[in-house]
Amino acid sequence: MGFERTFVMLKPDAVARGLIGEIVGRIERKGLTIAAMRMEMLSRETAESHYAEHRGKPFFDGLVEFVCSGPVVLMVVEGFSAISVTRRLAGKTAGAEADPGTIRGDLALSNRYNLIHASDSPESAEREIGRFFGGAEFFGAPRERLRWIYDAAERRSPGGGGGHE
Ligand code: 3AN
Repeated sequence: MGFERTFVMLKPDAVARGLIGEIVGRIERKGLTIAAMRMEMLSRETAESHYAEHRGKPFFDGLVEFVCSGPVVLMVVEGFSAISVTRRLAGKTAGAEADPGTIRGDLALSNRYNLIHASDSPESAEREIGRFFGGAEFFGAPRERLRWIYDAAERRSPGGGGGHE
């Protein structure tokens, strides 16, 4: 909780379906900030290390092939409780079971083609940001915008929207 950074990847299905703006828009409208962003093709090696925890599962090879099949959008997203808030915005893994109102619930039906990856814990966020954005510059939201997203007391509290005062 408190001010956090999380790693988000829009997968090749999101890019191919023209949903980059829709998904980034949802993250921004919530009040979170895109602190860094770029587009690239993942190498097989990078995809395998990103999904290492799933190695050996029946869907692993197909998953790696899928995320390497087209360009992805890589982002660092920041703000209050950014890790859990972004996970909730994304919704459950299986698109068909994800709640309406979530990115997957509104826009996906598949287990595999589920549009977005978002770090699932502070440890994953740190590791994944390091993997994809090690040494990169992050751009925080202008203070004037945060004024309408966080109450002054929240902005003063330890970590609450911090880093912008
Ligand atoms: P999440 O992205 O919701 O954290 P994980 O970490 O369980 O989900 O799974 C990572 C990725 O693996 C998913 N985003 C999805 O693309 C793929 N995946 C997960 N479960 C399946 C499955 N049963 N069949 C095919 N692909 C799957």
